[in-house]
Amino acid sequence: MEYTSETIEVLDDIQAVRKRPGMYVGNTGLRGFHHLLWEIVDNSVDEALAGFCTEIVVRIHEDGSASVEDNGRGIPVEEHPTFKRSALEIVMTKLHSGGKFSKKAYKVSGGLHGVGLSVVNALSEWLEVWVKRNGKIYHQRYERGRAVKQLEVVGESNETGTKIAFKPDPEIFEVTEFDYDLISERLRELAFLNRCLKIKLIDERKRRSETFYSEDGILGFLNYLNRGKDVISDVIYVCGERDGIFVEVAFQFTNEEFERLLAFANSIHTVEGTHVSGFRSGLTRAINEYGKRKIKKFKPISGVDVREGLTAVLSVKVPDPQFEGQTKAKLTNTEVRRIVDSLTYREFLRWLEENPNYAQRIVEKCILSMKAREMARRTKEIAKKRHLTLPGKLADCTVRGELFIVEGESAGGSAKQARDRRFQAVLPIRGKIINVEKSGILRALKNDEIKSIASAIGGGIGGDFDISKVRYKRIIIMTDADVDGAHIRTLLLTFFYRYMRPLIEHGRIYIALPPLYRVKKDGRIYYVYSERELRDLIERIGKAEVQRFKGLGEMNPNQLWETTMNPRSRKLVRVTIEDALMAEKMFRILMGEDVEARKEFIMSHARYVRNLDV
Ligand code: 0RA
Repeated sequence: MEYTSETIEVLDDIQAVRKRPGMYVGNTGLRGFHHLLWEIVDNSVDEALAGFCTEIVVRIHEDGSASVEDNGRGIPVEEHPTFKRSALEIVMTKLHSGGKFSKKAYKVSGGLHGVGLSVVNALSEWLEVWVKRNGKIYHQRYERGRAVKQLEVVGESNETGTKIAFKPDPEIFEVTEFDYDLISERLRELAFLNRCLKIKLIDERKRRSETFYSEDGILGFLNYLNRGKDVISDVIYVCGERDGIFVEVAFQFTNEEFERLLAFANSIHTVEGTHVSGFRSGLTRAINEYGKRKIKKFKPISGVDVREGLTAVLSVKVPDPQFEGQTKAKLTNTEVRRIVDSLTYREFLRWLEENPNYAQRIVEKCILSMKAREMARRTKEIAKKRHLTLPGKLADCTVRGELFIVEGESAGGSAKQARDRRFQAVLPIRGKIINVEKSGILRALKNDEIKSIASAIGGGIGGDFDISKVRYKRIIIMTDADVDGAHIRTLLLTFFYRYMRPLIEHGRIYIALPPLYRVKKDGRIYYVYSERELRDLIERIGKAEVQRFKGLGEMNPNQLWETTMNPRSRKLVRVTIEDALMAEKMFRILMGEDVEARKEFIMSHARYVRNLDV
């Protein structure tokens, strides 16, 4: 090979990239490794955005390489007038050369990954490219960024397109394998964001494949995200263009606790930015304007309350996107905020006027969110002043020990008598603390109960939760072994999971297991904790007198102490994060289903918890 000044410059580019890969692809782990693939896919998506490509096929090969094939125009192979080499080779070897070709050709293009194919090439052990163009098939191979062969014609074709195969260099990356799920998720996203673009994923390692295609675009995306959710409105879809900025947003209100907003700028996932703040402010303004017009004595609703339970997919296409932040996940173009805001405001307000029934439900939801938040705030305040306001029902202990949260006043009374008051505290809660009409844990658990639980535990709740301030080593949930008991346990676990999660993560929440049966035989008493244990016992000792405990309240303080509270003889289950997650899932189901399905679920959960230890 002849070394001209250009060749040397190219080598410098390649060396620069290989020396500091992190600067170009973020890191040399999983993220950077997949970044190479995103870069190539983005190029094909840009070609689709420009209107020349309808299909992309991504393959993961058995040898650790991947390939991306599209049916676009094909990367130009004509000789570049100043560099005296093919445009393809320049794109593949010169830093930032891609932009020179693509800026004019595309109206919008991804600005995040846009580091160029030369970076992928420099960080690949090898890269091969096939271009179908001008009736021919061209091919070239590179190794660690350098062409090892001239561009040559290897066949004929009347189609057009580009195929790039590459193997990330194991000298550079700590990771050597492509992650199917990661790729599948991103390609699904891209297919939703670019309607009518067909994207196929083929994993030759596992003989697995998926095709992503959506005619509905982000509307399909939204329906996909909200599948199985309890929605309270139709999907609202808004789109428009101003000053070359294209805005598309689909959203829907649900009974969920949280906001789920997915925002994209030029198909790049962004967590925040001017498009997000524009959408949020347009949304809030529209609701408040509607409320002011239609509702007597309407009090303004804040943004967070509007957004509780909101699912939204927002996509903007900006000609010259500016990104900021460590992972470049924030869009900063200022003009975008105004455009998204006014479009959202105008169209959503119109939609509310045209759909008064949905509008009513949405506004009601917002007001409920506001009340629940207000209540949580008050609870937090009370929890802060905990030393002054320990709940009246709490029978506290003298050293930092255990808190029993007991279902029902009568069992609470027994537990108070039975406990070792030096290290065991008892907090009775009402058996019927549930309000199933209202969704959301804060609304389901009655105000007073949350307040007393939070103030007894003492670490605050939610984001401010501070485990070092918790007043007990163990918190033990003690409920009856029946449907109501299981229901209450589910609610409590959901509450802890959402508002005091560190307690679960540190293994400080437990479930007490009261016995199910009392068995009497020849003057001896056995406590039995499960059906199987009962069978085994009867087999061993023969016919006996069996008494079933219906509730904790049936036990006298001595029995309660011996069977359920005494650390030497009781059974406890430590709640894991998985248990709590399961309870939380259960809780979501409980809030939506009919009564029979509800009971069914609770009972299976009750069995689940018991199976852990018994
Ligand atoms: C620059 C100009 C033209 C096409 C492309 C780039 C192009 C790049 C990639 C990368 C992957 N697939 C691609 N497909 C096309 C168009 C030149 C012309 O025909 O006028």
